[in-house]
Amino acid sequence: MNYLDGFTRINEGKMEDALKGLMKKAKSILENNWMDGYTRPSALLYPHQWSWDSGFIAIGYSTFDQQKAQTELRSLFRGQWKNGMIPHIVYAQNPSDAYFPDAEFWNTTISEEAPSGVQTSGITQPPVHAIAALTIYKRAIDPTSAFGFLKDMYPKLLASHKFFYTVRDPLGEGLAYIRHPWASGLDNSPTWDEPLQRIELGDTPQFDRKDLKSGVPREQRPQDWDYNRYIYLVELFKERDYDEAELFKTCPFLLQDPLVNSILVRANQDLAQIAEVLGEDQTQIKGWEKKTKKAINKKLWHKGHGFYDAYDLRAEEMIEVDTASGFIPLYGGIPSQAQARKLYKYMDSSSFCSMHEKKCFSIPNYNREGEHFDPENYWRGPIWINMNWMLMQGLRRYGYVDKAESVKTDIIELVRRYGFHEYYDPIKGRGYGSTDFSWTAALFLDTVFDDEAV
Ligand code: 9WN
Repeated sequence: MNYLDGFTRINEGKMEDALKGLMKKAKSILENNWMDGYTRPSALLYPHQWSWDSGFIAIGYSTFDQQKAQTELRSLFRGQWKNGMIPHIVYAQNPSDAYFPDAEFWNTTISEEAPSGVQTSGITQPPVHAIAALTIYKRAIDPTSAFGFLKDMYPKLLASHKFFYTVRDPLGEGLAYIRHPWASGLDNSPTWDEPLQRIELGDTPQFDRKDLKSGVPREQRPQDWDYNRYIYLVELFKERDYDEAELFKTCPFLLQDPLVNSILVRANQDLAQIAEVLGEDQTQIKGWEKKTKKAINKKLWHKGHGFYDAYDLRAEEMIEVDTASGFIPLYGGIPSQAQARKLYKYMDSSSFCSMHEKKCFSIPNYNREGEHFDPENYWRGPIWINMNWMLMQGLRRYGYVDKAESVKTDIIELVRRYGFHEYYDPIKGRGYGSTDFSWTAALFLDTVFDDEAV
């Protein structure tokens, strides 16, 4: 347990009061970010609906407001593309100019696959939605409404998984690719440095970094170097009319990532359970789950290194950069016990902050001894609550209960000490990025709710 001193100084009664207060605050953050049908990730920085945020947020609502949880997901799926893709952003109906890139910039209407009447981006994000839908169903206080919700969502969820197995896996390997760092959810992770370096920029359009006007310091956000490449890729997508076959051939950034694919495995497990509830055939979903598990262990497990890495389809090699994504296969039940032991040892070492270290919170998103480690900068070092939340469950799944408890303690302690931030400094423990961040509030509620249920 980290920061043991500070934590035990609070006696049990006081801790209970503190938790009650924090739960109230977490709910009020979600209420405040509720935009009459969907929840914005944060008030200043992110005014629209984001895909994986929405899944985490729905899980938070499922602890106290079933209807909102259901509405959150239903509303995200309005943006589903004809080919099944859930876009990473569904834009608000009343356009706000507070975020760049806006819907006009993506111009996804040039694609035949884009939905009509809803403005979206043209890339994906990790598919957490079946996980959220099953959680909502399991916690429902109105089972009839929850059953109807599952019934409506099932074909859409199925189509969203099929998208990964067809459109995003043209070679039938069982591994879906992403073609933009934003699609990973871990935008400026050091894993993307090398593939992004290969991009030859040429003429990039002028754009306005609106994220830097939200009050978040520049050093906590991706750099212009990253944004130039993010925008280069969007320009390329538009030039190719979002034609996936074309992009598979020509996009310089094309990767199979352990985070996206492990979440897909876990989501298949939950989708199979949904199919069971509805009396639907689970064969295809179980087949997908098995295939991806096998493929992750075959292609993304680096034997020498004892870790899961992303595979760069353009360079045809693994990217040996150690981020918390390499531990996420635990969440999907993917590693063998022997592999899990290796992951656990590494996770509980000083690289990612061990349980008994006093001056460090877990789990930094990037190896603390890594060349590019920066405890303040976005996905290049800080702790993110969604990653901790998945890792806590992965550790439990493999019986590493003490470490799981320690990660859980840090989720609660970071929030209790520093507030509901977007990310946190693993060494200093400060909160960074936006304040009152929705998924931090939502997953805090889920973490504490589980506790109550035990
Ligand atoms: C780009 C909304 C999103 C998260 C991502 C996070 C950040 C966007 C940005 O915010 O990305 O999609 O503008 O930086 O990296 O994981 O979904 O919270």
